[in-house]
Amino acid sequence: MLIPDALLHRLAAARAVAVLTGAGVSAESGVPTSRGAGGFYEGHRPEDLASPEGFRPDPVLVQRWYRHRRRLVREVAPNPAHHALVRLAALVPRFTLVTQNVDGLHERAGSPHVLRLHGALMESRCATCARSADLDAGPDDALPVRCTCGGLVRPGVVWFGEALLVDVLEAAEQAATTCDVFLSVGTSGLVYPAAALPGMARAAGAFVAEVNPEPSVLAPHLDAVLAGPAGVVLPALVAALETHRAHA
Ligand code: BJW
Ligand code: ZN
Repeated sequence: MLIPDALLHRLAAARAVAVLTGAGVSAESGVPTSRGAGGFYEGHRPEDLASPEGFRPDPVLVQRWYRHRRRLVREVAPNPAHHALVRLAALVPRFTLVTQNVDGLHERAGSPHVLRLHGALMESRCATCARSADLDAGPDDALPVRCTCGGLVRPGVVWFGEALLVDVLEAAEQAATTCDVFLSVGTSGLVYPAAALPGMARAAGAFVAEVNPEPSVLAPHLDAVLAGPAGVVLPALVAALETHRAHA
């Protein structure tokens, strides 16, 4: 895997690096991407289920979908892409990892202080009183799961039409606008406000590169596109940076 010289030089000199990850980073762990064929559930598109409008008319279907995904995520493990980002963090003075992923695989790989824009799949709360509640309580044929107040239990994720946590979004924007290099990894760049971060970084002067086997809609506006799976490209990038450092 050939790493562009310009990216390597900017990374080697960088004081601050920010990385935005999306579902593609977890694809090689066996977690289906949102917009890939594996994202469909019982014939439904994820974007039709991941919203208050999807939950309200059929909470049993949406709870069953999330329980299915929680079971899957418990069974998978971080892949070389997650591990490479842990190594990359150790090579730069200031490193910020921003993820759209809700699966917790970055944290399980050992990345600290991950800015989770879209929340956490393994957390759940009451949709009425917001008290913490267990979405996995009881068998699948006894859904919907309810809180002691009678409200429906929902996952601790950010659905379409819901606001992201202000502090988390502000920290992500701050990292994007103050970094020297920004990497957008495994995201289609279709979902906002996350999709605005690479452009914000570039407007503020960062070198912005994408890692994706298929160029995203953002690719034409970036400085470099590394075409390939994150689990191959990121370890190669980190190895190239380590070699560059050793010879500098
Ligand atoms: C590989 C690979 C490998 C494969 N290696 N790569 C501006 C313009 C237009 C619309 C909006 C806008 N601002 C806001 C909106 C509305 C909306 C939105 O963006 N809509 C667009 C779809 C049009 N945004 C929102 O509603 C957000 N909220 C908001 O803006 O609130 C405003 C507000 C303020 C005040 C009060 C109230 C509201 C919320 C967005 C929440 C998104 N949530 C989801 C679901 C989370 C829970 C769950 O998982 O169930 O988050 S949607 C889903 O998409 C999930 C993901 O995090 C997110 C992004 O997807 P991602 O990661 O990019 O994955 P994919 O599948 O799209 O792409 C995978 C990529 O990987 C592909 O490119 C592959 O090629 C690649 N890949 N294998 C590397 N091995
Ligand atoms: Zn409640």
